[in-house]
Amino acid sequence: MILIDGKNTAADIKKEIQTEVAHWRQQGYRPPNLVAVLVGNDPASLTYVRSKERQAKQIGFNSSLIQLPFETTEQTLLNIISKLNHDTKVDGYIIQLPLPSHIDSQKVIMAIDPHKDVDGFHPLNLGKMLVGLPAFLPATPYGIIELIKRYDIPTDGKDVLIIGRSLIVGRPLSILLSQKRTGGNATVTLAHSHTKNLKHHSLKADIIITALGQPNFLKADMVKDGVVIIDAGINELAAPETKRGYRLVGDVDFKGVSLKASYITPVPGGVGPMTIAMLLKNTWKAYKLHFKLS
Ligand code: BQF
Repeated sequence: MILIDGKNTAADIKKEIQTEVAHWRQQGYRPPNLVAVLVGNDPASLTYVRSKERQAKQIGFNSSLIQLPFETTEQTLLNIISKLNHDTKVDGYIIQLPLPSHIDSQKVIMAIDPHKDVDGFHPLNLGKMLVGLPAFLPATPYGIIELIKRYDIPTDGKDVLIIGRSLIVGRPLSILLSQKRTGGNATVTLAHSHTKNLKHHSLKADIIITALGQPNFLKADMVKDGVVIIDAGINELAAPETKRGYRLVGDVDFKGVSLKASYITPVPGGVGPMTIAMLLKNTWKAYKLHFKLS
């Protein structure tokens, strides 16, 4: 069994970006600038945005957090988005999800300038991805594709099972893995809550990607020997003894499944760190497009 080290791979990617940033800084260009907007103070969301800001700064970006109260109206948020769209010093920004239920997320996402949409959630970017045009890819699918590439895991002609059809992970990933290109060409099954006899599908799969948000969902008796496991689940399990009060677990019963897998990602330290690295990569791409750099 080979453990797929997302933390190390993410560190490699960040180093690559950092080197490029340093190069263009020496030519007199300003640093790339990533802004994060958080509405409310959900502890996990706050941890995520702070981590994004800290890692952006580590590689030489400017980064700041706009924190708004939970009661912020949709219109106020749309006004802030309009400012960010017009601010030539902002290369990319993210609206941290989930938003409070009194705000329409889809409407907010549609207001983001697609050129600054470094989360890749705007329908224009998703549409470009669908037709195979260059676009900002959603960070988690992008990170998973990058892990598979960097570990030389073949996808061509493989049976891939994705469990979970979210707009942020499962659905875009199903498109990327089935595209006619290197790193694609897989036969993709997209399973979800209405799928009948999941075990029938999972026992046939060469690669299984879980993105459903259920701790210990995928068990050893559901997979075949030699399977590749990518666990994109990030679940907070209450753990009063820890500093934060919770610990992260994936969707896979790692103990059992790792005994049968040829490759497997851990949680934490698998897909999660890659998500951040690819957000930074998207911001770097937005910056280069802005300044027309190669
Ligand atoms: C790790 C996220 C659910 C809902 C909203 C590293 C992250 C997580 C785990 C992280 C996530 C999950 C993020 C690990 C960002 C990924 O070591 O395993 C990093 O910061 N993530 C988010 O911004 O919003 C979410 C999951």
